[in-house]
Amino acid sequence: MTQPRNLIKEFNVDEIRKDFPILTRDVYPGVPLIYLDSTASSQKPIQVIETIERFYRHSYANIHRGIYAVAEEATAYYEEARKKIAKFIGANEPNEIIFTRNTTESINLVAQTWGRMFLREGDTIILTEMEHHSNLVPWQMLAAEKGVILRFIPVDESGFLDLEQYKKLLEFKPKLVAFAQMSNVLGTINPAQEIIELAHQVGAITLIDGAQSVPHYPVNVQDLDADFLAFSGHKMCGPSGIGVLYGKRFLLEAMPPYMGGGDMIKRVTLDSFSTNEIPYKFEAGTPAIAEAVGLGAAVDYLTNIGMDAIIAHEHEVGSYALERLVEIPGVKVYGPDYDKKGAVFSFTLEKVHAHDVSQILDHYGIAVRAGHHCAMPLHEKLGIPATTRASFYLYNKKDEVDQLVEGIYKAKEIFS
Ligand code: 7TS
Repeated sequence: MTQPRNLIKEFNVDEIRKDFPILTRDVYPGVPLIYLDSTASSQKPIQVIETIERFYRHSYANIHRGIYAVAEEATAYYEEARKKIAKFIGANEPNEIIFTRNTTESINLVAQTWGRMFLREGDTIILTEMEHHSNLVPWQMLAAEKGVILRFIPVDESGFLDLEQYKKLLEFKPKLVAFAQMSNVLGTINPAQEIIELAHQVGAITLIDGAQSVPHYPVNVQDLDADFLAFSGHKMCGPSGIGVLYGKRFLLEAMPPYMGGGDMIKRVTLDSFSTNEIPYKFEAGTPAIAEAVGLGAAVDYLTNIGMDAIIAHEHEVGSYALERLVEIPGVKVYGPDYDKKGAVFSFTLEKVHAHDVSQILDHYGIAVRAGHHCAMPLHEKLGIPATTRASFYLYNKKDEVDQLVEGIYKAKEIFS
């Protein structure tokens, strides 16, 4: 189904850009789009767009139900996507891949099934101060319902997790440690392996929020010994409306279903039901079929380019961006030095509100985000209400950094 991109021997950003039709458009007459908001959502290559179109034109039917040829074909494409994703993250088997709508739904699924079943009043969950609301609020909801206690690994001045404090928190014998592998504000890449190893030593289950890590660098759940991993298709060149929850088989089997309905059952009577095998137990109702197939195409796309090549390119553009940004008087960039983070740069500009900065940049076609980026507690900790955030992906170029810097100087000029 997926037309493999010609294997790229050398990473060539100009060639990559040709795959993304949106990058050729103007935002305003004569003002081309400079897309620096991939942390919120990535753009889509033609290989993904065409796969989805082809699927709808040629192979669409509901899955798992029909015994006719097209339904079987559609089911095969859907299940093929699951296999590709399992391989991409190093899962032991495709059945450990649950399709959800996004990272948020994946985390809520764990909170509402595993959390409700296995946590008791007084149990501890460890999170971090840098979490996106989607790895915070589901646990707050569970805490309110079950009397579970949330404790937080602090973020230090440089934007790193305080691992000494984490070790102290482990004395509470947490049942779960859930953390972002990469921060969507600071770009910090957290030491997932170490965090998981320490958690396992006290018998805790671990959940990685991989919304920002999986799209950008190789993540292997077996190397990490991760128990759960949540991520979103739309941030990794795939369509919106499709996400993934990876879970170890024994955990998924022990969990009750999330939603009830078609597909998740084996047998139903008027007053009872028995649940289907994993992964179907967690996929009630008609899923996002074409979106799953599209995510499979996105995984092919990223794999063909190579995650190592992608991270190397981002590193080159990202280190240049940081170098240029910190040179601007009045700009403060939050988070670690470049070698310890991904290509995400949240910054403030002295005397200018983050929203004003992004509005000025928009006049030059530069798409950046301003606000708290769904991490209000982290911004509170940093002592600022909002930042402007520029983020980079495989299709961004150094000259886009130059345009960003020029735009920030314009904003300074206008507001001074
Ligand atoms: N976790 C992290 C670390 C994220 O960055 C995001 C989305 C999510 C979870 C939630 O993902 P979703 O696909 O379920 O929405 N982050 C952002 C962002 O930084 N700006 O817009 C969305």
